[in-house]
Amino acid sequence: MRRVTPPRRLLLVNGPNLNLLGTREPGIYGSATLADVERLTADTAAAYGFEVRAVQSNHEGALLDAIHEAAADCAGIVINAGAYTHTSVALRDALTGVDLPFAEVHISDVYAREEFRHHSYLTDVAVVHVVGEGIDGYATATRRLIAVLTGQADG
Ligand code: CA2
Repeated sequence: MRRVTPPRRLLLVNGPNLNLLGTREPGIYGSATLADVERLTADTAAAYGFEVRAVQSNHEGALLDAIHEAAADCAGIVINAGAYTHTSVALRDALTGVDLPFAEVHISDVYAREEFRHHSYLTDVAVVHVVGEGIDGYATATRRLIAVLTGQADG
C-alpha cells in the first residue's frame, strides 16, 4: 500500500573506493573524508527536516541490497556510484526498480576526464545530476533532490 505521508529520510549511497576519500588522489578528489561527506549530506538534509542513512560498499550486490531496502523507508536516494556508474546495468535496474527519485553526484568533473567516464548508466533516469563541485556537490544534490521531493522544483 502507498504511504500517505512519505518518509522524511534519504539514503546516501557511496560506491567502490569512495572509502579512500581523503587518503589518496587529493588532486582529483580533495582532502575531505567519507565521514565528512556523510556529515555534510546529513547536515544539509537536516536543514530541511530530512534524515540520512548512509551506506558505502565496494561490493555491487551490497549496494543493490541497500537500494532495495530503501524502498521501505526512504523518500529518495543520493548516489555516487563511483566506477559502477560507467559499468552497471544492475545498479540502474535497482534504482529504477525501487522507483525512488535519485540524485546522481560525482566529485570530479567526469566529462573532463577519460572518455570511459563520460557515459553513465544512471544519468538519463536521475532527477538530479551534479558533477565537478567537489564534495560540495553532495550538498547541492541533496538540496535539489529535496526540492523535487517537496514539490519546490523539478530537478
Ligand atoms: O568523481 C567521482 O565522484 C567518481 O564517481 C569517483 C569514482 C570514479 O570511478 C568515477 O569515474 C567518478 C572513483 C572513486 C574513487 O575514489 C577515490 C578516492 C580517493 C582515492 C582514490 C579513489
